[in-house]
Amino acid sequence: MDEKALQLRFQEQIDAEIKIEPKDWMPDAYRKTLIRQMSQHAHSEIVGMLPEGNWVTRAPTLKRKAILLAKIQDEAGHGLYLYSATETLGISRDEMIQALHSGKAKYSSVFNYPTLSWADIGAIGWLVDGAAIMNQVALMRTSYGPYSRAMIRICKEESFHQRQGFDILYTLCQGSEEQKAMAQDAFNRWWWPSIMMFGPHDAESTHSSQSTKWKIKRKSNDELRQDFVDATVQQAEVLGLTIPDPDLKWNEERKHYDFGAINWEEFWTVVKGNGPCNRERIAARQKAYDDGEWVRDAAAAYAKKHTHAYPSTSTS
Ligand code: FAQ
Repeated sequence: MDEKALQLRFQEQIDAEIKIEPKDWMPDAYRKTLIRQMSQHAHSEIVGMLPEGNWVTRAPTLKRKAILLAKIQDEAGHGLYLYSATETLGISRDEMIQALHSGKAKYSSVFNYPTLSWADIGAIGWLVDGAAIMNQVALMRTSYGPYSRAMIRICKEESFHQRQGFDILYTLCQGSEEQKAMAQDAFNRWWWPSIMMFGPHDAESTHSSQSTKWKIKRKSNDELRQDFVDATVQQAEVLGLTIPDPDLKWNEERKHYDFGAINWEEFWTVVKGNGPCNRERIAARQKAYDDGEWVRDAAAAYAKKHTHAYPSTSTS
C-alpha cells in the first residue's frame, strides 16, 4: 500500500472511531503531535507535584497530611503512566526527560506559580485539578488507544483530588474571618492561571485544527474553558467566595457565563520560562534526576546480571 492509501485508511479508521494502537501505521506528524502532547502532559503531572509538595510538612492535621501525600503520589503515578504510554510511540523516557530539563518540552503554565498558604493547596485541588479533569474527560475519547485508556484511569483519581481541594476550602470558609480571607486570597491568585491552563484562544491555537481532525482533541480550548467556568461559578457560590472577575456574568442568550479578558501576555511570559517559579521547578527536577543516578545504575546493573532469570519471549 502506498503512503497516500495508508493515509486514507488511517483517517477512515479515525472517522469510524476505531482507536489507533501502537503497532498500527500512523502518519509521522500524528506520532509527533502525540509525543509532544502526551510527554508534556506527563511532565505536567510530575512538575505539578512540586507546588503541593511544599506543604506536606506543614499540613494542618495528620489527616490532611495523609490525604495530601496520597494525592501527590497519585500525580507521580499519572506521570509514570503517561511516560509509559508515550514510550509506545517510539521515544525513550530519557529523551523525554532531557527535553524537559533543556526547556525544549513544555509543561502546564499553572505549575509555575508559588503556593504561599495552606489555602493554596485547596485552590490547586479545586481549580487546577478541576480544570485538568475538564480537559481529561474529553481526552478519554482521544483517538490513540494507550492515551485514551490512561485518561480513563487518571480521571477517576483526579475526581478525588478535586473533591479534597474543595473540602479544604469549604472547611476554611466555615472557619474564622482570617481563614475565609485566606481562602479568598488563594482563589484570587489561582483563578486566572487555572483559566489559562486550557491554552490560547481557538483562533490562536497552532495545533487545534489538525488535532481535531485526528480526534486527538475532542473539544476545543475555548469550549473546555467555558465548560470549566460554567461549572465552577456555582461551586464558588457554595463556598461563599467571590470570583475575581468583575466582568463575570450570566449570559441568558448564550446560556453560559461571560468572563473578562485573559492576560495573554502573562500566559506567554510563563510559558516561555519567565514565570515566578519556572527556574526553581526545572532546577528541582534536574536535582531529583541527578540524585537518582545511583538508583538507575543499580537497576541497570541488576537487570544485566539477571537477564537469564527472564526467559526470552521472542519467537525468532
Ligand atoms: N501551559 O496549539 P495549542 C494536571 C502551548 S495535568 C504551557 O492550543 P495544544 C494534573 C502548547 O503546548 C495539566 N503551554 O496546543 C495535576 C503549544 O506549544 P508547543 C496538563 C501551553 O497541544 C493537577 C502552544 O501553547 N494537562 O494539571 C499551555 O493543541 C494538580 C499552542 O497551544 C495536559 O497537558 C499551558 N497551559 O493544546 C497535577 C492535558 N497551553 O507544544 C498536579 C493534555 C498551551 O507547540 C497537581 N494537553 N500551551 O510548543 C492538552 O490537552 C493540550 O496540549 C492543551 C494545549 C489543551 C494543553
